Amino acid sequence: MRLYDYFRSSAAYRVRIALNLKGVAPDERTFVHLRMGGQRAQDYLALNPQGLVPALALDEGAVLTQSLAIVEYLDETHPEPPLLPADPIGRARVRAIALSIACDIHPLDNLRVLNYLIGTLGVAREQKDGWYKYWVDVGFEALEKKLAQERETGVFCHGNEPTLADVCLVPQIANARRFGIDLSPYPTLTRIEAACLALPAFAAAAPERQPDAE
Ligand SMILES: N[C@@H](CCC(=O)N[C@@H](CS)C(=O)NCC(=O)O)C(=O)O
Repeated sequence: MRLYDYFRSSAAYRVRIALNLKGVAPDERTFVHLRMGGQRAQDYLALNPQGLVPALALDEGAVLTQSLAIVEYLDETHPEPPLLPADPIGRARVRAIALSIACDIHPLDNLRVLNYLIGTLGVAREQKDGWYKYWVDVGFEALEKKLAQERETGVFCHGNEPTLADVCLVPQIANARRFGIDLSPYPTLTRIEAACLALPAFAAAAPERQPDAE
């Protein structure tokens, strides 16, 4: 399999964590330089018309896109260790946490959205940074409350083993750190982040550990 990746992509970071947790190494990695517009190159658009990273090209010829779909594919094809709980309520909780990050925070602060604010709408850089911070805080405040008050929260977002929820949380926090967001109001999120980063699978997936890191 070939992973289309970019060190700073938090969606690709999710897939890197999942691959590491499953002990699966892609045969090849292609780095798509997002700042230089590699995602809009014709050869990449032929693979993923959305022009977004990551994508996972399988030996069978299929090209998988959307990080959560890729992570669930890996979970189904490599069941150990499971990234979703065995019980339906637990699975719904883990997916809800993952989706609150992947659908409700991440897309609002994606590169193309920030570029549109600046380039097309002419928003000032400080306003763009304010936009970023606002949507991270809206998402993190609710997630902090949920994780702090629910008894299903353990060492990780759900119990004492990492799940799809942690796979989404850690990259989003890394992104927030890069943008200088104050994380002190989110002690539960940062506690879980620290527990995750103590695991080699998470640590090795970090942006600064990737071959294309700048
Ligand atoms: N929902 C998609 C999001 C993918 C995505 O937005 N990737 C970002 C990097 S984290 C990207 O490729 N951005 C390129 C751009 O904004 O032009 C997923 O989970 O895979």
